[in-house]
Amino acid sequence: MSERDAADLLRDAKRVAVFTGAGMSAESGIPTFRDALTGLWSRFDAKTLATPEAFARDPALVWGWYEWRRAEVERVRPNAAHDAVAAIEAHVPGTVVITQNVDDLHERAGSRAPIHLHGSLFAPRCSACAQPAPPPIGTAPSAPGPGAAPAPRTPEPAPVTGGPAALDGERDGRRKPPECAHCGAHVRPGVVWFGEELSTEALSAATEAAFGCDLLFTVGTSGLVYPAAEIPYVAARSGAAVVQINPEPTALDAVADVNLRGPAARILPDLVA
Ligand code: BV8
Ligand code: ZN
Repeated sequence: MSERDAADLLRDAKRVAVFTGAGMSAESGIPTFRDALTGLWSRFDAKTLATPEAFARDPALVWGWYEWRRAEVERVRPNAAHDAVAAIEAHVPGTVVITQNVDDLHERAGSRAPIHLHGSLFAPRCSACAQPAPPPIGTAPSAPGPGAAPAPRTPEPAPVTGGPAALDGERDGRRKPPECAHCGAHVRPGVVWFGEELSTEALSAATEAAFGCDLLFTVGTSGLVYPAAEIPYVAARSGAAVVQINPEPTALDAVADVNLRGPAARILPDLVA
């Protein structure tokens, strides 16, 4: 099936779900996770940065890394794929956007209430009492340097050194997390780390949307991280058509009725034109 078939499915759909991953924001300039050359996990070690154990071991390293990523997101804009998703929402009432992304690019493109399965870079909270904390103001640190234990198989990225982090005496992208105004414990990034449970509310809403849709787009995700990767299967099992948009083959190829190989910012706008 072709792009034309996908456009026909969209035209006839009454309830649409759009499931997105890092590839959705790639053309805005945000790196994916697992792409071999440019993915974050080719440059940084997930276990050193994206687990509760990592934060307990070195809160300044982990907080600094997420602050750097937050600043990177603030520097970029939604791309044509985010705009196209917002256009689908505008044309098909009841469309639900389900994202694994921790950026805010869907919101900035006009999507009303995307479900953030893996949390958000913009919702820090206390690591002890879970009270929301205000997002930090001010300059972000540079990318973590050698202390971040880069993934072994690739060269070190070129971190900006001597930036604001160096000015306040913190090196290698480290940044001491703020303290909770209620209990004094460290504030942590509001994302879901490996080994942590997803918000029950978010996962239920996503599952319900997948179960109730007649068309699901899966866009820019490798489909490797669970339980999020169940979402396209839920839709397929309930009888929905699944359309995948990705330049590369993925673990979700088998569940997709239509595989459109190409970048999201080229293919999605064509579907809504
Ligand atoms: C949990 C957030 C239980 C923070 C992230 C079943 C089997 C095996 C393992 C497990 C399993 N169930 C659970 C697990 C364990 C684990 C897991 O899935 N491991 C895998 C990796 C083996 N899951 C968990 O730990 C989850 N928690 O299960 O809890 C529990 C129960 C009770 C009590 C306690 C616990 C939590 C997972 C959350 C992980 N959080 N990060 C942060 O961002 O730092 S993971 C990270 O992966 C991001 O969130 C990301 O969104 C997510 C998915 O990645 P993708 O978005 O797909 O990105 P990726 O780079 O992989 O792919 C990009 C794609 O884009 C590529 O296909 C590429 O071709 C494409 N692309 C590139 N350019 C473009 C493009 N596409 C379109 N256009 C382009 N231009
Ligand atoms: Zn607290």
